Amino acid sequence: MDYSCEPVHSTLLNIQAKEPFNAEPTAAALVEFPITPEDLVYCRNHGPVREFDEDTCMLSISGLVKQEVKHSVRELKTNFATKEVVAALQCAGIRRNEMGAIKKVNGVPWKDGVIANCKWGGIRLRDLLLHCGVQDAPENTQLHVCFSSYATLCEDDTYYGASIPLERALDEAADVLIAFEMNDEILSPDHGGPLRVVVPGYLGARWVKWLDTIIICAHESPNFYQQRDYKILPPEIDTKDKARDEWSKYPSMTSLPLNSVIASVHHSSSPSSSSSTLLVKGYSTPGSTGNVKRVEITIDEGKTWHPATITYQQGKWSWTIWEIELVSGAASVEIPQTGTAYSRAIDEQGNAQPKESAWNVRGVAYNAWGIGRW
Ligand SMILES: Nc1nc2c(c(=O)[nH]1)N[C@H]1C(S)=C(S)[C@@H](COP(=O)(O)O)O[C@H]1N2
Ligand SMILES: [Mo]
Repeated sequence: MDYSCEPVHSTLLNIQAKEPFNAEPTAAALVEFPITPEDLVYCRNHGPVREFDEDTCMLSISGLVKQEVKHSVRELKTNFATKEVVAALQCAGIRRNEMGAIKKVNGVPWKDGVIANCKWGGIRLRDLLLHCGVQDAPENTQLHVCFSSYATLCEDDTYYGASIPLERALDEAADVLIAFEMNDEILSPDHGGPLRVVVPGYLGARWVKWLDTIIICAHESPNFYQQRDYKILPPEIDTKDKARDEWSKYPSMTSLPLNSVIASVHHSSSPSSSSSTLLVKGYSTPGSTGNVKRVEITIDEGKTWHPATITYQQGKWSWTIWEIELVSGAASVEIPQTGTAYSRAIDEQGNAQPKESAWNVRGVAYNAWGIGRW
């Protein structure tokens, strides 16, 4: 594959691989900003990053539509109403290094930095589909919106593809966008410009970058990344070889689970008094059952939970930033010189993030209690 045309990438990211370019910031840097600045937005690629001229890029819509259409980016911008949504983009492999510590997993050993809470601007996919008209589905058939980028090459297939159920695409409340802006700027090549899909609440793999083709189908995208990756296989399938004939038996992932991560822990004790303080900061993301309602911290292995203060949350699709300051002596907290803090998130329906997360060979959807040491 040709990596000679890569744009200049952010220098604030820790590089996991140069070709394809895969890099993430630290969680400690991320939680300092409610809206993630572009320089801190992780990059996840399955092939070369390419820069495209907006004036020559086209988006085609075909398949089970009443009218096949092809639009230039400019036409999309002028013919449809624009919409903005704040939503967290997150890779399914977030915290894979922690799952890999349980037992070997396949994939980029991402830490907890593959998340970006950005303001996305574009047009609603719903408007585009209503404009083309979607054909009636054959009885008992669920239709899917398949997204492809033929414009770039990738490692495991001849194009990058993903799909979402048509129902999700047409749901006005789901805010699915064809985006051309990120944080009020033109979407950069690194993040899929000129056009990328934004599916709030779904894993990043479905947010197809450099989007050029939409096909309405009676089946999911046949692409490798929809069919043979981004699935939670049961733990007994523990090698690539064993997985080979199993993929089709398991559903493609849609949302990611309720999660929280400890991004930083600062312990300070003053020599003059016996008191010490612990400042813990982190972020949290919802699962599919409502946004994060509470985040709690324990420094005694789960015997006592202390409520953290939520300092940022915006709408249905954002991440949550939280912090807590524990002071020894107050509220009978004892803070040892060294220790371990854990975080857990609780959502609007009262579901709590689990203490442990089940292992799977691709190391996706890890959501055990967040952990931080001092
Ligand atoms: N065309 C294309 N789209 C893609 C990918 C890719 O490799 N190629 N990677 C996907 C994955 S797995 C993730 S997590 C997000 C990452 O988006 P980002 O690089 O803007 O952070 O893009 C998704 N869209
Ligand atoms: Mo991803």
